[in-house]
Amino acid sequence: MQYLAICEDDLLFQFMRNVAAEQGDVRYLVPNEKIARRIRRQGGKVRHGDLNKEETYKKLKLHHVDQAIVFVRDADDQIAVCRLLRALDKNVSIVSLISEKNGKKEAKDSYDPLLRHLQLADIFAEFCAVQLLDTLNIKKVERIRSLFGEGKKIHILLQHDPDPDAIGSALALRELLGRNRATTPIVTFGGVTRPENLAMIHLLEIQIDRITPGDLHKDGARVALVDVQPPYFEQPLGRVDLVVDHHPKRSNFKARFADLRSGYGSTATIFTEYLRAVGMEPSQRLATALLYGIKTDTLFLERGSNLADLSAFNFLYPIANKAMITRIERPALPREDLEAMGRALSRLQVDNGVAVIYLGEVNREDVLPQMAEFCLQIEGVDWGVVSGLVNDRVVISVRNVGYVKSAGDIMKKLYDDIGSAGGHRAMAKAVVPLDRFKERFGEVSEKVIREAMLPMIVDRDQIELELR
Ligand SMILES: [Mn+2]
Repeated sequence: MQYLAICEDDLLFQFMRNVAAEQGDVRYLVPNEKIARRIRRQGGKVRHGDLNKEETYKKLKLHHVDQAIVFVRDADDQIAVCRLLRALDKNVSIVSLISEKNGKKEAKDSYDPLLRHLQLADIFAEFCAVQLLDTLNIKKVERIRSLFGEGKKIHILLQHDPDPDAIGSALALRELLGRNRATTPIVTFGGVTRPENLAMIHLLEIQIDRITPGDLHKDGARVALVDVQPPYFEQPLGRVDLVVDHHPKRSNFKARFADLRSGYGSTATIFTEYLRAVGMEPSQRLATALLYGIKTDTLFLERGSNLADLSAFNFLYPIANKAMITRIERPALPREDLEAMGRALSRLQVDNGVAVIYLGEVNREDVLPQMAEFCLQIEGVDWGVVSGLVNDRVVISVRNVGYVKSAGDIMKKLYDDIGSAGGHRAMAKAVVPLDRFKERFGEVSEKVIREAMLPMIVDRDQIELELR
């Protein structure tokens, strides 16, 4: 590739010297000898001459040039140079770098498919913003490393029911500090409960230790919090060395170092930026954990995610083990629950688009929403209402196809005063102690649940239709 860069000073040269040099040969054309000397001193190939005169370009053998880049500050001169180039060579492609000020006049130009206008602000945002962010992140990593001396143990403390974002972030912190499982254990006052999260720590071989608040500082251990802030805990934590989190700041707390970025969709995004900034390529295991953390916290980049999450996702994706994530997301169902689902399906009745299923006792609560979700794939079904008995609690899970309102409202009205209920338009859940459910409805069965819910669902849809 042969480039011709037309500019008034060496600014463009400074920008292009590394980028373009790898891809081709760049020659510079500047208006005077002084600037030409400056560029030549730094190793650039350069000519000088009046940028508005035809003769200047005639010496340049324009037919060898693939791409001309024009950066002249005065808007009229910029346009004049582009026109002159086009007049001298029909085939040269031209990139015109414009600032906000001279951007408007160009709109009047007649259409030229080989002429492109690039806003300087956009270029800066695209290339330089990443660089600036890296510089910022490098500083943070240096600070984090300086917080912890060699000898002391570090407890990386997570929330009570650690989620993939927290777990992935904890692994990354350990990696950044060059530490191991023994000197830097991941701890919680609670435990991992969700089947997917259990699958994650099992498949990625991640150990999370349960400790008591009293043991947090045992033997002078240091404390680092990721994906959570000190006010989350009921008891004061004492000295906290580090907090990295993406949740909004809850209330004031003290920590030696805090990096809170509430605009981010996940804490794993922040740690991915740290790793990238200091040039650490994550292992497949770490990349998988971080990617899964971003994915779950942002609902696959849909909820509260921004450009930072997307670019962290892009960075991790080629390294992560995608097949393993699929396995984590589909934890094996217990055989008895599967059989209960099979029996329920075989006697399924659909009434006004509503499928109601009672599974009886189930081992795992998550089979209920999964089943409700599955109901929506049955022909003619708009609502899936799936219930089961989990440890003396009646759990009801509802899904609908979305254009109807509002699963959450109906569940609240029916069950909130005897248990807890709520949700959104398209998904909702109720949990009611068995004895209270029996007090109200007599028994737990498909019939009882159908009779309670069907009129409200049908009624709702009716109101919706009338409003439309
Ligand atoms: Mn999170």
